[in-house]
Amino acid sequence: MGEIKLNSLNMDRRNFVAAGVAAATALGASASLYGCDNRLSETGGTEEGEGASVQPAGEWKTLACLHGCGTRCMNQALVQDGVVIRQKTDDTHEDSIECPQQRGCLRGRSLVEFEMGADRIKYPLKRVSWTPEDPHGDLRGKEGYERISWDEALDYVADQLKKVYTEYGPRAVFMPCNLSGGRATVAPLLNALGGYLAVSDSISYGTYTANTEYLGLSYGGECMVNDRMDLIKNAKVIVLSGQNPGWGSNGNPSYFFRAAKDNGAEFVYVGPSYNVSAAALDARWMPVRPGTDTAFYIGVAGEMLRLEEERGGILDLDFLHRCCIGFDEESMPADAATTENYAGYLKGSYDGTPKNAAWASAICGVPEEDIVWFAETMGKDNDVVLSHGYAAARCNGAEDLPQAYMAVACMGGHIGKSGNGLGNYYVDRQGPGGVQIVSTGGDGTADIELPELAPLYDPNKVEGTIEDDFVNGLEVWDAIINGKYQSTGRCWSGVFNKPVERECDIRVVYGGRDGSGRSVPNSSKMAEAMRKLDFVVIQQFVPSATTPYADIILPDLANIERDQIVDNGDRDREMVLVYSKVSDTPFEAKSDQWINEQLLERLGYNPKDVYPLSEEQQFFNKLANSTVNDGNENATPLVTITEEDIANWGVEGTPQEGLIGLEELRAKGIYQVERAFGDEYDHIAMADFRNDPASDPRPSASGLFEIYCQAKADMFNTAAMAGETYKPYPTYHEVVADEGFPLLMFNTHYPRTACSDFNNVVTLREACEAPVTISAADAAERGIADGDPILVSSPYGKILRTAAVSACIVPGSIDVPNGSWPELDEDGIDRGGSPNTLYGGAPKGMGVSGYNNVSVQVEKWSGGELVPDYETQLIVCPE
Ligand SMILES: Nc1nc2c(c(=O)[nH]1)N[C@H]1C(S)=C(S)[C@@H](COP(=O)(O)OP(=O)(O)OC[C@H]3O[C@@H](n4cnc5c(=O)[nH]c(N)nc54)[C@H](O)[C@@H]3O)O[C@H]1N2
Ligand SMILES: Nc1nc2c(c(=O)[nH]1)N[C@H]1C(S)=C(S)[C@@H](COP(=O)(O)OP(=O)(O)OC[C@H]3O[C@@H](n4cnc5c(=O)[nH]c(N)nc54)[C@H](O)[C@@H]3O)O[C@H]1N2
Ligand SMILES: [Mo]
Repeated sequence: MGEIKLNSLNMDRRNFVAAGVAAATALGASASLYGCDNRLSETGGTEEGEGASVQPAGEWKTLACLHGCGTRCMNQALVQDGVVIRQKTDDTHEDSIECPQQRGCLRGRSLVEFEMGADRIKYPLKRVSWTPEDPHGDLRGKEGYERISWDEALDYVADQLKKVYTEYGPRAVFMPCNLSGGRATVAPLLNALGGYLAVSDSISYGTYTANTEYLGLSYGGECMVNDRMDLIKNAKVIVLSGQNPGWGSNGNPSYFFRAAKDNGAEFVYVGPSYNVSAAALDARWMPVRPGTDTAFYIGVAGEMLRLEEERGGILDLDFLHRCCIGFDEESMPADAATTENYAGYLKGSYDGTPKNAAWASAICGVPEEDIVWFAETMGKDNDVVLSHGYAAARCNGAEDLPQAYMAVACMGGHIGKSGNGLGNYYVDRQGPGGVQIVSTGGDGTADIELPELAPLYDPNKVEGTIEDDFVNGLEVWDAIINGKYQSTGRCWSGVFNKPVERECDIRVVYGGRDGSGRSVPNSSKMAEAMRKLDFVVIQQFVPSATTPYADIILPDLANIERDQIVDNGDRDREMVLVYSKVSDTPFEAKSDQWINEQLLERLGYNPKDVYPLSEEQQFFNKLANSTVNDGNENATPLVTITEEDIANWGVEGTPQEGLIGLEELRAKGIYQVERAFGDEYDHIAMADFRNDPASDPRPSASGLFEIYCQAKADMFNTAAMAGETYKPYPTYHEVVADEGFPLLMFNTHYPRTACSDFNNVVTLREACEAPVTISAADAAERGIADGDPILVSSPYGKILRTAAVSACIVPGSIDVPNGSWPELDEDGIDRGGSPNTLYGGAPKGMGVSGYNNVSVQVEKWSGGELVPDYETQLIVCPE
């Protein structure tokens, strides 16, 4: 018998439904089981007369939807006796541009299936042949699980943690998730025990993590761009550079762009595919090859300079000379090490090559006349918003892209003015521009002084220090296998040090909120790495791609089983959502805090020293501390709290007067401020800076935008991981394709998933097929027709998918959707189609993950029909 393929469990759909029904029957008698219940419910509680729509009795609750898409929407569930019988989205008010509904997407509509479906992890689990004495690590990913009690599970985990910390120290404990422990599930526990080895991976922001503050930019922040009302009303030209809000940000960002279009704005799309957003906004397409945007924008700058010199009216010389340094001789910093400036580079003064449309076109593939048109359009007299996603920055060789894009915005002076702007219009916040209007409060923990805890290990016996010491995303699995990695620091803190090789002896993987099995590169090495370890524990409510490699699985609460308020930075500035748990969990799931407290206790710690407040108190504090500002820096408490509320909740607090009652807000699930054009919340980013740079300096050394940035060059030249060199001004860095792999793969974030989440939802698997998009020319050359099975290969792995042949993708590139999980067959071919099976190698440049210009080859697959994704589902919980 071959390996048991946990991750390609061939369940046909009849079996899947049967499994759901069996689970419902088994539990239905004793406990509420929402989501798995697919019986038809009797309708009842009709309030209106005959013929009126029938509304079953029950309570509408706002469901937590907290996933990697970065948008936060309103999904409501009608709950009858603990069972969800219907879902809907935001209907708390009429929809308008001033006060848009927070409508959920197809994933939001599948929340109950996602969190309460057949794959839910219901009990603590142990891998069948695992024992504390012999882990049988070679069977990780190959065998199934059995149910154990919480006491057994917690004792096992505590014993393993004690052993690894005392014998090997914290550097033997690894959280491979590329969000570096930023996710709060497990980090508080491991930090208390003495720390753990974490990952530094640029993920979403690519090269924007590497230099933006030095340049005067800030990424992911709230103040780079104007308020959405200004975008809608005043922008005349909107550049979407490597963005796809129609898929990546299903909610209001797309709605606002659409409103801008209806108001007369014209759109331009820069990217290798004419995606749904470009199509919906009827954008003019600049078809760049993946990873060549730096050349495109340098070429645009060269043409802007040429046009300025030939006929004038293009460059905003006042802005360039007052608010920027390094564009030309006149604006060079006094202490510059060379006389080289950007204008000189554009003219070819230093290397003999003028950076004009012909130069750029040969590299990026955009026709010369389009580059010239784009340069003209960027002229100072047009109102231009230069919006960008981070897709183009998630490329090898894209280190200088943020500076090249910034330079174009500075040359046209499109910063600090109404109808203009430079920055990201979504990804982390769906209504950016300006500080929060509605602010979520702190949970009160920060106000409590916590004692310094003694680590679980003896620092005199084992190496313990983990300072600025992180495993690069490309080396996650290699670090386990080879016992070494290069560390440059933590990119998310802006630390890019000289690479040093560090040794490590990783023994334990602790995965909380862990999607690393599909989200970090080199994933074809994951199984080998996982099988080498002493112990693997995963804390999760549904499986991720990493889960089948665990020895012990600790089931935590699903999002919809918890009361929560959406945090700042995660959402729109104009509203806050308050999520209510649907009911108590019908399973043995526990909160992450409860799990961590139990483990702390077993390891001899007082849980109160880590978690001084109950979860209920923290939730109450967040609500009590939330505020609404009036646009003039005066904040009012969001909620009114009475003595009675405090008594009902059983928490500590003081009554207060706010804008909405505590229980009213919880029942409604949303508080939203209605906007008006020209209201007090209007915000023109960097208007003060433009007016008087010294009064509101940028975060760079000079306080200005640095088109010549010594700090950037110094940092890059120190941290470069493969010996690359960089200039203070932006230059193009060529990326050479691997021989025999001439196509460039990029990964659009796809509707089926939100990062790792939802890929295992059968309904979404069926609704969103996730094919590989290939150009008609490349397909014809390879004898591939639309719908054919294709094999995509790279030096690191192979995936099987069907082809979507398209005229809307640049020849020479393919789009493998981001989100799928690897499902390796006997031959090591990934039938799940995960792009990280194809992406590997050692880190280069600033060590950012270059997911979007990966060298691959495509051929027609003659090994038979592919099994549709919806016929498989990963299930680890045996009952
Ligand atoms: N449905 C869904 N939504 C999501 C996510 C998800 O997984 N699913 N993930 C969320 C997360 S974590 C993030 S970071 C964002 C990402 O959202 P975005 O930053 O918008 O990125 P992508 O979807 O990767 O790519 C958008 C477009 O960029 C273009 N592109 C690809 N490579 C290049 C290039 O080299 N240059 C240029 N100019 N364009 C390029 C392609 O045309 C692609 O359609 O989406 C978020 N939203
Ligand atoms: N090839 C390639 N790789 C990529 C990308 C790409 O475009 N191409 N995109 C990159 C980007 S932009 C990003 S942001 C990363 C995302 O990286 P991922 O690791 O995929 O991020 P998430 O989906 O946020 O992962 C969260 C995991 O935590 C689990 N989880 C969710 N809520 C909870 C909870 O409350 N408790 C617990 N215990 N677990 C929970 C989810 O089930 C999921 O498995 O992927 C990156 N990887
Ligand atoms: Mo991301």
